[in-house]
Amino acid sequence: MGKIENIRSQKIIDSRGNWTIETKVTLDDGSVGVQAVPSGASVGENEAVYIDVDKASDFVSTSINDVLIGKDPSDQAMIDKTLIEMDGTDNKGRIGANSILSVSLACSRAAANSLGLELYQHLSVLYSGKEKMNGDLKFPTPIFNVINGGAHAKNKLSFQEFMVIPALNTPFNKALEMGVNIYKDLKNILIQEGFETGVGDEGGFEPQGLSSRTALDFLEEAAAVKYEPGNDVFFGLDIAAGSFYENGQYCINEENLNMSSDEVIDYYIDLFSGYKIIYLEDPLFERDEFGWSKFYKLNKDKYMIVADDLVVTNAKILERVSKEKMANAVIVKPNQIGTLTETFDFVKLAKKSKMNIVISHRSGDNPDSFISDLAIAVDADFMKSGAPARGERVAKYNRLLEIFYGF
Ligand code: 2PG
Ligand code: MG
Repeated sequence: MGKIENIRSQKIIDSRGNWTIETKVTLDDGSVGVQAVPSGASVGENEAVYIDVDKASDFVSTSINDVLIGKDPSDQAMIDKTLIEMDGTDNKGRIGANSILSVSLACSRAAANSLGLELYQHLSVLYSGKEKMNGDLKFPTPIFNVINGGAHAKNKLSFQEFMVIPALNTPFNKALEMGVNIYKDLKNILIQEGFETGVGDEGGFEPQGLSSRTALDFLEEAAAVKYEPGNDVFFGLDIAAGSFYENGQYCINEENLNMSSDEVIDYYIDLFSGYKIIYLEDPLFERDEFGWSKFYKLNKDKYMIVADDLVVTNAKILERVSKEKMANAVIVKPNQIGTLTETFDFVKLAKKSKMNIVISHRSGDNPDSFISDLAIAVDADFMKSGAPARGERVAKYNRLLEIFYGF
């Protein structure tokens, strides 16, 4: 195993045309690991904090480089502990979660290369603590976001993501084919009905003039062209309720509705009962924990109730959420917490709490596919990477396909 010889970072642009950082870790045996980091638009209040991109990239190339030179990049726990201690804050706001994450992940890539392993094999060893990855690979069920709203689109839809979910036993290549077919059939239907087919931040269509109900109707119609909703394929939403919560009210502007927590729960129960929906992410604002508990109690047997902004890949927060019974599934986004080790700790705790694991991209992303290897390494149940369109989205699905075919 080579030792760290040099760490360098530069600015690159992401899928929204915003600047982000990319970090290269070079080892003294010539192995390298390159890692760019994504960023969100609907950001949870307790997420680890990014700092200015210029400062972050400078920090990586100077202070972090100085501290990690000569260190073993395969000792992930030591690398991450060093980075956390260098920062010294609770939210990584001093040296930045962007600086820290890019180095943490780039080290794991460099180590995998030095060991001659696929990234997912190395990640699996780190995650499990076993000497070697063994057993069959488990592929996550892909979740395709085909209609964009909320903070990811310029239309008036309050809900952020309308998603298609292949049945759980679908082989990964068939599941991907399903996403592609439904995406194309949806496009045809929207055109026939006179709607625009421009796409939002995650590659899903962002037509003007839809309500959540009409969006769900179109989704179902598109899926029914080649498949049987409720049997081959199901639906899910990232409601991202924090983005339409104002002054104690849930404001569904496209229907002129301002609702209390109790009212919005009734509204959801009525709206969603007519569709083959199995997945609801962030149905309530993260500080409305009373609403979360109530919603969970009423719907836990019917839906996967998925916590994203509520838990932000943070094991400490998850402990409370799990104890108070608010969700039965969690989103995992390494950049919400900032290091690989803490991401693993979170996944372990979520599994111990019997929660489904959904590995996720961010709405501002890049053609990196780290999360695909991560999903394989931790045996994730699902992976969410937007539509089967746009380079930064398909890079992640295509990486899984590469692993699936042993390419
Ligand atoms: C989400 C994500 C990804 P963002 O809310 O789940 O889909 O969006 O990256 O904007 O937080
Ligand atoms: Mg979300």
